[in-house]
Amino acid sequence: MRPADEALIVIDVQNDFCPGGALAVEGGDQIIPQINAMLPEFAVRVLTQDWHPVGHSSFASTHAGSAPFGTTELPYGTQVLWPDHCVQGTGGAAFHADLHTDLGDVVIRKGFRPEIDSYSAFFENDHETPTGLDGYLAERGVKKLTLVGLATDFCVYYSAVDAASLGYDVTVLQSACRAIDLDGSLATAREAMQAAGVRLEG
Ligand code: VGL
Ligand code: ZN
Repeated sequence: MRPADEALIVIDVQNDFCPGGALAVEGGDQIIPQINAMLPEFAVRVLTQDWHPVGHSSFASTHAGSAPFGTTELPYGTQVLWPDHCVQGTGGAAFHADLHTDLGDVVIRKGFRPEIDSYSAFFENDHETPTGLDGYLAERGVKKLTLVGLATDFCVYYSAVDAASLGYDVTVLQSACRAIDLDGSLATAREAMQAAGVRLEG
Protein backbone atom coordinates (compact mmCIF):
# COMPACT_ATOMS: atom_id res chain seq x y z
CA MET A 1 0.00 0.00 0.00
CA ARG A 2 1.25 3.46 -0.92
CA PRO A 3 1.43 6.27 1.66
CA ALA A 4 -1.77 8.22 2.46
CA ASP A 5 -0.55 11.32 0.62
CA GLU A 6 -0.30 9.58 -2.77
CA ALA A 7 -3.08 9.50 -5.36
CA LEU A 8 -3.55 7.54 -8.56
CA ILE A 9 -5.20 9.68 -11.24
CA VAL A 10 -6.75 7.57 -14.02
CA ILE A 11 -7.35 9.78 -17.04
CA ASP A 12 -10.24 9.18 -19.47
CA VAL A 13 -10.27 5.37 -19.84
CA GLN A 14 -13.51 5.63 -21.81
CA ASN A 15 -14.91 3.65 -24.72
CA ASP A 16 -14.44 6.46 -27.26
CA PHE A 17 -10.68 6.48 -26.59
CA CYS A 18 -10.39 2.69 -26.92
CA PRO A 19 -10.32 0.61 -30.13
CA GLY A 20 -13.68 0.90 -31.88
CA GLY A 21 -14.40 4.29 -30.28
CA ALA A 22 -14.95 7.66 -31.96
CA LEU A 23 -11.46 8.95 -31.08
CA ALA A 24 -9.72 5.63 -30.65
CA VAL A 25 -6.19 5.62 -29.27
CA GLU A 26 -4.15 2.69 -30.54
CA GLY A 27 -3.90 0.07 -27.80
CA GLY A 28 -5.97 2.21 -25.45
CA ASP A 29 -7.57 -0.83 -23.85
CA GLN A 30 -4.22 -2.60 -23.29
CA ILE A 31 -3.43 -0.45 -20.27
CA ILE A 32 -6.52 -1.50 -18.31
CA PRO A 33 -5.12 -4.64 -16.57
CA GLN A 34 -2.13 -2.64 -15.31
CA ILE A 35 -4.39 0.16 -14.02
CA ASN A 36 -6.70 -2.34 -12.33
CA ALA A 37 -3.70 -3.88 -10.57
CA MET A 38 -2.53 -0.46 -9.36
CA LEU A 39 -5.84 0.90 -8.06
CA PRO A 40 -5.94 -1.13 -4.81
CA GLU A 41 -2.41 0.03 -3.94
CA PHE A 42 -3.38 3.70 -3.66
CA ALA A 43 -5.07 5.38 -0.71
CA VAL A 44 -6.65 8.01 -2.96
CA ARG A 45 -8.08 7.03 -6.37
CA VAL A 46 -9.41 9.52 -8.88
CA LEU A 47 -11.02 8.71 -12.23
CA THR A 48 -11.58 11.41 -14.84
CA GLN A 49 -14.20 11.37 -17.56
CA ASP A 50 -14.24 13.52 -20.69
CA TRP A 51 -17.88 14.66 -20.77
CA HIS A 52 -19.02 16.86 -23.65
CA PRO A 53 -22.49 18.17 -24.52
CA VAL A 54 -23.83 17.67 -28.06
CA GLY A 55 -22.44 20.47 -30.28
CA HIS A 56 -19.34 21.01 -28.11
CA SER A 57 -16.90 23.68 -29.37
CA SER A 58 -14.08 21.10 -29.69
CA PHE A 59 -16.04 19.05 -32.22
CA ALA A 60 -15.18 19.64 -35.90
CA SER A 61 -18.87 19.04 -36.68
CA THR A 62 -19.76 22.20 -34.74
CA HIS A 63 -17.69 24.39 -37.07
CA ALA A 64 -19.00 24.58 -40.66
CA GLY A 65 -16.39 23.54 -43.22
CA SER A 66 -13.97 22.12 -40.63
CA ALA A 67 -12.51 18.62 -40.59
CA PRO A 68 -11.41 16.58 -37.58
CA PHE A 69 -7.75 17.01 -36.52
CA GLY A 70 -7.59 20.56 -37.91
CA THR A 71 -7.62 23.58 -35.60
CA THR A 72 -9.75 26.65 -34.95
CA GLU A 73 -9.28 29.83 -32.95
CA LEU A 74 -11.44 30.09 -29.84
CA PRO A 75 -11.42 33.02 -27.37
CA TYR A 76 -8.83 31.22 -25.19
CA GLY A 77 -6.51 30.26 -28.09
CA THR A 78 -5.97 27.59 -30.72
CA GLN A 79 -8.14 24.51 -30.29
CA VAL A 80 -7.66 21.17 -32.07
CA LEU A 81 -10.93 20.00 -33.61
CA TRP A 82 -11.92 16.43 -32.80
CA PRO A 83 -14.45 13.94 -34.10
CA ASP A 84 -17.58 13.99 -31.89
CA HIS A 85 -16.58 11.97 -28.81
CA CYS A 86 -17.51 11.35 -25.18
CA VAL A 87 -20.96 12.87 -25.56
CA GLN A 88 -22.66 13.00 -22.16
CA GLY A 89 -24.67 9.88 -21.39
CA THR A 90 -23.61 7.91 -24.48
CA GLY A 91 -21.87 4.55 -24.51
CA GLY A 92 -18.78 6.23 -25.93
CA ALA A 93 -18.51 8.42 -22.85
CA ALA A 94 -18.87 5.46 -20.49
CA PHE A 95 -15.80 3.99 -18.82
CA HIS A 96 -14.43 0.88 -20.52
CA ALA A 97 -16.29 -2.08 -19.02
CA ASP A 98 -13.04 -3.78 -17.92
CA LEU A 99 -11.88 -0.84 -15.80
CA HIS A 100 -12.52 -1.46 -12.09
CA THR A 101 -14.40 1.81 -11.60
CA ASP A 102 -15.85 0.54 -8.31
CA LEU A 103 -12.41 1.10 -6.80
CA GLY A 104 -12.50 4.83 -7.65
CA ASP A 105 -13.12 7.31 -4.80
CA VAL A 106 -14.30 10.15 -7.02
CA VAL A 107 -15.04 10.85 -10.68
CA ILE A 108 -14.06 14.24 -12.05
CA ARG A 109 -15.92 15.17 -15.22
CA LYS A 110 -14.45 17.78 -17.53
CA GLY A 111 -15.23 19.48 -20.83
CA PHE A 112 -18.92 19.88 -19.99
CA ARG A 113 -19.04 23.61 -20.76
CA PRO A 114 -20.13 24.00 -24.41
CA GLU A 115 -17.67 26.81 -25.12
CA ILE A 116 -14.46 25.50 -23.46
CA ASP A 117 -12.57 22.25 -23.93
CA SER A 118 -10.73 20.68 -21.02
CA TYR A 119 -7.77 18.39 -21.52
CA SER A 120 -6.45 18.84 -18.00
CA ALA A 121 -8.05 17.25 -14.97
CA PHE A 122 -7.29 20.50 -13.09
CA PHE A 123 -8.08 23.44 -15.39
CA GLU A 124 -10.07 23.81 -18.57
CA ASN A 125 -8.29 24.92 -21.75
CA ASP A 126 -8.66 28.61 -20.81
CA HIS A 127 -6.09 27.69 -18.09
CA GLU A 128 -8.19 29.37 -15.40
CA THR A 129 -11.52 27.56 -14.95
CA PRO A 130 -10.89 24.95 -12.23
CA THR A 131 -12.43 21.46 -12.26
CA GLY A 132 -12.31 21.21 -8.45
CA LEU A 133 -9.73 18.40 -8.40
CA ASP A 134 -7.02 20.51 -6.72
CA GLY A 135 -9.41 21.32 -3.87
CA TYR A 136 -10.40 17.65 -3.50
CA LEU A 137 -6.78 16.48 -3.36
CA ALA A 138 -5.78 19.28 -0.97
CA GLU A 139 -8.59 18.39 1.43
CA ARG A 140 -7.46 14.76 1.41
CA GLY A 141 -3.86 15.78 2.08
CA VAL A 142 -2.47 14.50 -1.21
CA LYS A 143 1.01 15.64 -2.22
CA LYS A 144 2.15 13.07 -4.75
CA LEU A 145 0.40 11.94 -7.94
CA THR A 146 0.82 9.05 -10.35
CA LEU A 147 -0.95 9.64 -13.67
CA VAL A 148 -2.06 6.90 -16.05
CA GLY A 149 -4.59 6.70 -18.89
CA LEU A 150 -5.46 8.32 -22.20
CA ALA A 151 -4.12 10.08 -24.04
CA THR A 152 -0.45 10.57 -23.09
CA ASP A 153 -0.04 13.60 -25.35
CA PHE A 154 -3.31 15.40 -24.53
CA CYS A 155 -5.23 14.83 -21.33
CA VAL A 156 -2.42 13.08 -19.43
CA TYR A 157 0.09 15.70 -20.57
CA TYR A 158 -2.02 18.74 -19.68
CA SER A 159 -3.00 17.21 -16.35
CA ALA A 160 0.62 16.43 -15.47
CA VAL A 161 1.92 19.92 -16.30
CA ASP A 162 -0.91 21.61 -14.39
CA ALA A 163 -0.34 19.32 -11.40
CA ALA A 164 3.37 20.17 -11.37
CA SER A 165 2.62 23.90 -11.54
CA LEU A 166 0.22 23.48 -8.61
CA GLY A 167 3.11 22.03 -6.58
CA TYR A 168 2.39 18.30 -6.67
CA ASP A 169 5.15 15.74 -7.07
CA VAL A 170 4.08 14.16 -10.38
CA THR A 171 4.95 10.87 -12.07
CA VAL A 172 3.53 9.75 -15.42
CA LEU A 173 3.72 5.96 -15.78
CA GLN A 174 4.15 5.68 -19.54
CA SER A 175 3.50 1.94 -19.78
CA ALA A 176 -0.04 2.58 -18.47
CA CYS A 177 -0.71 5.37 -20.99
CA ARG A 178 -1.24 5.44 -24.76
CA ALA A 179 -0.89 8.40 -27.16
CA ILE A 180 -2.83 9.90 -30.06
CA ASP A 181 0.46 11.25 -31.55
CA LEU A 182 -0.94 13.92 -33.85
CA ASP A 183 1.89 15.61 -35.82
CA GLY A 184 4.61 14.77 -33.30
CA SER A 185 2.47 15.68 -30.29
CA LEU A 186 3.89 12.82 -28.21
CA ALA A 187 7.48 14.08 -28.48
CA THR A 188 6.33 17.63 -27.71
CA ALA A 189 4.36 16.42 -24.70
CA ARG A 190 7.30 14.41 -23.32
CA GLU A 191 9.66 17.36 -23.59
CA ALA A 192 7.17 19.75 -21.99
CA MET A 193 6.44 17.35 -19.14
CA GLN A 194 10.15 16.89 -18.42
CA ALA A 195 10.71 20.66 -18.57
CA ALA A 196 7.88 21.09 -16.04
CA GLY A 197 9.57 18.68 -13.63
CA VAL A 198 7.23 15.73 -14.25
CA ARG A 199 8.90 12.34 -13.75
CA LEU A 200 8.41 10.08 -16.78
CA GLU A 201 8.57 6.47 -15.64
CA GLY A 202 8.24 3.14 -17.41
C1 VGL B 1 -8.71 13.86 -25.07
C2 VGL B 1 -8.80 14.86 -27.14
C3 VGL B 1 -10.05 15.35 -26.87
C4 VGL B 1 -7.93 13.01 -24.12
C5 VGL B 1 -9.96 14.35 -24.78
O1 VGL B 1 -8.54 12.39 -23.21
O2 VGL B 1 -6.69 12.96 -24.26
N1 VGL B 1 -8.13 14.13 -26.25
N2 VGL B 1 -10.62 15.09 -25.69
ZN1 ZN C 1 -12.66 15.62 -25.41
